[in-house]
Amino acid sequence: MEIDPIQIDAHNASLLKQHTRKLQQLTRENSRTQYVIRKLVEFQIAIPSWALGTGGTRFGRFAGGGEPRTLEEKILDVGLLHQLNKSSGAISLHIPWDIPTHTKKIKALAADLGLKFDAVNSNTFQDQPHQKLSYKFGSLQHVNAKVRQQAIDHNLEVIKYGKALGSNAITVWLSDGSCFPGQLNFRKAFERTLESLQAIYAALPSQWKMFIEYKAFEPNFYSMTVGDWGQSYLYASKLGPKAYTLVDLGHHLPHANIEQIVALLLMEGKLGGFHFNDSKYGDDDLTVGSINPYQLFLIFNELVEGMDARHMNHATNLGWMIDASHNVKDPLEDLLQSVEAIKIAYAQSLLVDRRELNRAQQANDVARAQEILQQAFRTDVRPLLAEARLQAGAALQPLQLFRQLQVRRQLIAERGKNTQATGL
Ligand SMILES: [Mn+2]
Repeated sequence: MEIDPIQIDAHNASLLKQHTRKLQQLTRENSRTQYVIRKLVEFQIAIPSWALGTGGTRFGRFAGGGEPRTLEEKILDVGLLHQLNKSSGAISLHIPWDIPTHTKKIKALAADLGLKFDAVNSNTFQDQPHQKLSYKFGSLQHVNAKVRQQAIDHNLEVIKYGKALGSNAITVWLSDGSCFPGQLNFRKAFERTLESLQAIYAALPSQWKMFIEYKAFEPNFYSMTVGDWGQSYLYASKLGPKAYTLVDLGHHLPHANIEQIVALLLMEGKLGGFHFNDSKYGDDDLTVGSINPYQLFLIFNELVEGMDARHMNHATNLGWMIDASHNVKDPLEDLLQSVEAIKIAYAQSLLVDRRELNRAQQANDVARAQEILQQAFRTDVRPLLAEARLQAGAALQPLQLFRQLQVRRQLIAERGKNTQATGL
């Protein structure tokens, strides 16, 4: 289904007076609002193809109905989100969960909805039906060269699909590692993994990037072969200029200072992209900003500072992707909330008075520095997000309109109650 633009206009008209009042008040108090609105209009976040169905845990899965049954339906769902917020103009595909068999058709459908293809994701963390060799003891790190070659070939296939769709990056996340001391020779596992990554890197089309995603633990619980940003940075540095580190917010040990990691990777020109989510305990993959919005703001504060220092384009120089999926919310409502949270943190970080902050830092005025950051964090920037949406032709209140139009009910009517998205 698609939303009739007339319905968006009617929704906006009904809220316009209230919106204008809030926006005017914020604009009176802040001189930077026009700049922030312009930046917000440009800023797009990619939706992962695996987040459009209800996620599960290893204990169970509780589907909500009307879930997309095919890749086409997943793209249509991202199209719906993009109609509502004009901030979700990209999709990140996971292969083999979503194999774009008819690439031309898929590409045309996405283009019709104003969507691009962000990084494609390979999967060597589970065995697929009819797969010859098992990844039980790793993929790119495996002691058997034939298993490594199978995993390399899979990555080359993912690049081929990505190329056909107009993507320009591949994200490699490996579950490789060990569960018990003695199982693995760390150095040899690193060397084998690097060699395998080099074979994939050699096949990257020009202008492509390779994102090396790290994770501290799970599914391996003693060692992960790409376990932290240092290890990812090592691989990326040894591979070459097209290789970058990808930061997934949920892939750190508890209390890690992610904003500092981000600042240093940016300094080295090795930050490639982001997987947004939120967590309380581990890799919880909860809605972005639902648990710790201040941390998200602090991360964006470093991102904006670091990107500006390197004259980078906020919207296009890094890959911005959501990687979240869970059990209890409507996936589309959840994604609307995640995109909103990301843009709130981004807008707040654009409001930080950098000159004043620098002055406070130079003077060792710690209290003042904290005040400057928290002044921005405590600003309600939602009218700026709403205005950016209004200017882009989206809804002033996407979630409210999603519910008013009973989008989920329509999707259930179209697709049925007991559908299951591929890969879940
Ligand atoms: Mn991720």
